[in-house]
Amino acid sequence: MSKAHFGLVGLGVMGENLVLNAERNGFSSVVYNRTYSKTEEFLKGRGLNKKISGAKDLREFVDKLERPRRILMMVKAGKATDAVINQISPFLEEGDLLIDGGNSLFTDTERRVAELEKQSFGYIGMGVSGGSKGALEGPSMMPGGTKKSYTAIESLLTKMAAQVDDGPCVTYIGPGGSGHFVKTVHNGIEYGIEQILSESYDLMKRVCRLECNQISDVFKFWNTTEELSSYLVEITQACLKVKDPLDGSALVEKIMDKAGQKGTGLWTVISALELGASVPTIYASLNARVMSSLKSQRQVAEQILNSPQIKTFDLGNSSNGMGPIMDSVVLSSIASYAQGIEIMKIASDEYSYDLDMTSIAQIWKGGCIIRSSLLKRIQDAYNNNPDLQNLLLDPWFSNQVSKRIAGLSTTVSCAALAGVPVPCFSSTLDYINSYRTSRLPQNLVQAMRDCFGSHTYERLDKQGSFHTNWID
Ligand code: NBP
Repeated sequence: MSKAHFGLVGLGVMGENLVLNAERNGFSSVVYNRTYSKTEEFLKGRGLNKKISGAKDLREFVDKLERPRRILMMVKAGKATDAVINQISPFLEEGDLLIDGGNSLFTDTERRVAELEKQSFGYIGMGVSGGSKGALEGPSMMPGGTKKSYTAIESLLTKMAAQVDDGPCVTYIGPGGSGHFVKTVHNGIEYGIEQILSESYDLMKRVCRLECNQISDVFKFWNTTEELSSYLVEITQACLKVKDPLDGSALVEKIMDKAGQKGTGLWTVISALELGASVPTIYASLNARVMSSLKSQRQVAEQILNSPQIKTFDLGNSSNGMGPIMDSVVLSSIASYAQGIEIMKIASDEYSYDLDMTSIAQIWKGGCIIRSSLLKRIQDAYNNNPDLQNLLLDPWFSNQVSKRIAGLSTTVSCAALAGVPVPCFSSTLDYINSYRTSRLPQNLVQAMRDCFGSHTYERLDKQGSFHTNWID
């Protein structure tokens, strides 16, 4: 019997769909799962009549694969990934390649690449985005590791990936854990945009008094514009229309308002803090999830802490796309991308990843959760100027800021007067206002620090380090 081209470990929703994707693209496959009954179920169900066979144990699994073996692991990040590596390593031979497609912490991937390459195996840490549908139809993939290992799976990945006008949504990201680092930042941007869209929904509902189906129509309109056309706007529009079969009312209104934040979003913010990258919009989205988890406290606080009386403000109307709210969504989405790029640029220097922003924007244009038409503009911006310091300085994006900053300011002011939290909108406004201010008040911070701690300060008009006795 001829050996299979490709092996998959872990038949969760992502693994199942990725192996069906590989098989559809001409790669015969063998699958292994810890619980064998799941493998049997898959082979009798979605895997039936396909060039996919199963293995009961890892010895049988590796024996069924052609050499050098190409094995994709789709298991939970952390201990499960280490467990699979430890269990399978004794059966691998020189040149075999393990690919971790889970959401691993990039520092874990750094360690695994070093350990596995030392044993003459290849190891790729690969971010995969697109959810279960993307995994089946074509995800965006962010592989990192040695160039040699990437070359060994390039033909497989380029066929499996989503395809856009200028090529497949996969590229060699860089060495070590760079693929998982970029996927982490992708998810941080995703956190930001999800919160931004949720803030716009909250304002339309509580300040503008629109019903879910009317808000859905606004999202539908936004999705026709160049600035907001995106997968997340498209699915938000659809979610807001779904009715609860129990009573025919909007289903989203029945969902508990709590969201988790333990994985990649948290890692993005930790990395940003460690690297000294300014990411207030992304951080605000993470903090919004933390606050959301305090449901019972919020219920008590609502009875104790007075809010301003909610009034109706002019935030546009549904026929003009809710002008100021749209301005806020556009600028906050741009800020999320700009801040994500900022983290990647600093990490690229700090960890010698040599990341290429143009290629990253290109592979995010299709398949992934944050795909949007803005990514074409981002790609153009870094094509035109690879040394661009901040996305906001590109002419197209700076023009967006000029056109929309008044709308964002109006939205944030109205939200404040109405007592409605808009953490991403307000953080974005402060981010842009800080970034465009050449003289910030940190001169006074420096004076205080020198006053109480003799930390010294620099002057604008003279070179050197100065200390003053501020208080006699
Ligand atoms: P799950 O994480 O839900 O399932 C993992 C599978 O791994 C199970 O079938 C499990 O087998 C198997 N497994 C094996 Br083999 N060895 C294991 C071990 N030692 N410990 C635990 N499980 C083991 O799958 P998923 O949702 O497809 O996610 C897979 C990875 O992809 C995760 O890292 C996830 O973060 C990432 N990811 C998910 C998405 C998404 O949209 N869901 C998107 C992008 C990336 P069992 O049957 O015995 O439990």
